[in-house]
Amino acid sequence: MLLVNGSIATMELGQGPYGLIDDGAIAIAGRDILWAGSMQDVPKDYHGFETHDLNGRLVTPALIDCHTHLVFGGNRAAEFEARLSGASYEEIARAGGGIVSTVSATRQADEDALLADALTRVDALIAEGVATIEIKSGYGLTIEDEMKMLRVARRIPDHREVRVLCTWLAAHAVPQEFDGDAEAYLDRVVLPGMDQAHAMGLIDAVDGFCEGIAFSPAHIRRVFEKATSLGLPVKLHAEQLTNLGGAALAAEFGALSADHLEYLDDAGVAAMSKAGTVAVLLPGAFYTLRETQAPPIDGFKEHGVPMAVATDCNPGSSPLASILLAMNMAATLFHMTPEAALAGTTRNAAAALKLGDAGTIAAGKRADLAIWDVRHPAELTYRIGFNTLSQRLFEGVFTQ
Ligand code: DI6
Ligand code: FE
Repeated sequence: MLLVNGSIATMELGQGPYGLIDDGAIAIAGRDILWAGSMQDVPKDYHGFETHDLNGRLVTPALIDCHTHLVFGGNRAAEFEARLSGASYEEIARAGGGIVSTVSATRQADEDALLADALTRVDALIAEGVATIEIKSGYGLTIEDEMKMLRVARRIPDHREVRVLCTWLAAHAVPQEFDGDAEAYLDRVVLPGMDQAHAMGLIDAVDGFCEGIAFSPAHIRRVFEKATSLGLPVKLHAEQLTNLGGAALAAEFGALSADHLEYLDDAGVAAMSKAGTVAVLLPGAFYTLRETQAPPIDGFKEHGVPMAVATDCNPGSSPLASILLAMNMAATLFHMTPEAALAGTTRNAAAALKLGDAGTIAAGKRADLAIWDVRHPAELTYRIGFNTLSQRLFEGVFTQ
């Protein structure tokens, strides 16, 4: 197939703003992109291809949501109300609400119910041109319930045209039955569960929540040592509410990403830069928690730390299933440019998931593409609550 007469934001590095090709074409064979370039340069070999006229519309790589917790039971509207009456996120967590309340609802739900609920959020993302979603465990907190969440996540591609990557986040909270004994929880659930889930093929990466209300850097080190021994890449929720040096610890283990990062200091930025760790920015959580300290965007730019943007879709701190709104918030709340926001949901999101085959439009990449009813890529980030997606290709096939 040959897509013709499009404005193509390839998002390839070093090819000018957005890697933009004004009057472009994309040749696709099977699942993959064969070639992308200007209309006048289309190789003769492709002239016989079935053509599809874009009529000047914008094409981007399909979007990638590289940080979500979108498999969970119940919701936290009551907690939302409590926060509006003055309770803080941390107070609610310490009083047994927050993450722990979602754990009860998730343990009670069966796989089919969790799947049906998750698909409503997956559908919202797909409708905005998303083709790859990372999904974390972390609301089961027993070996069996964590594996249940990941089995549900692994089943999503049987029902929708989307790629899912699964992350082991058993180190998300210490469940009530462990009465605050994080070490015992690591020994009996997080570490042996990682072995089992890995053996079942349920894990693509390992994450943790490094925070006063969750796990200390010493705890996370144990999680990362285990992941490393299994050959699994790591990432970390770090410096979201306080600065514990989590991002530097993640960088020490060559982490794919450190995520949130509102309280990151200069040393943390430098450590991430040296390790090539992606900064995953989550403006939905910043907004929901009415955070006032933004992550050090200028520091990331200065030190060449790649920045990704994701929804953090979860029932508590970011009940957000719109990647376009996450991009808009990244611009308005974090002062990221529209180009950086789009790189954050394409090229850099792919890097945060270690995907070599997605995130830009170039020969050899998967033909996962989003076609938009706009002329310029800045329009994607600029609009609030407008979805201008026209069509989506998943593995070279129109799905929308
Ligand atoms: N940080 C977050 O923003 C989510 N998890 C985490 O470690 C919030 C999870 C929740 O509140 O349910
Ligand atoms: Fe998160």
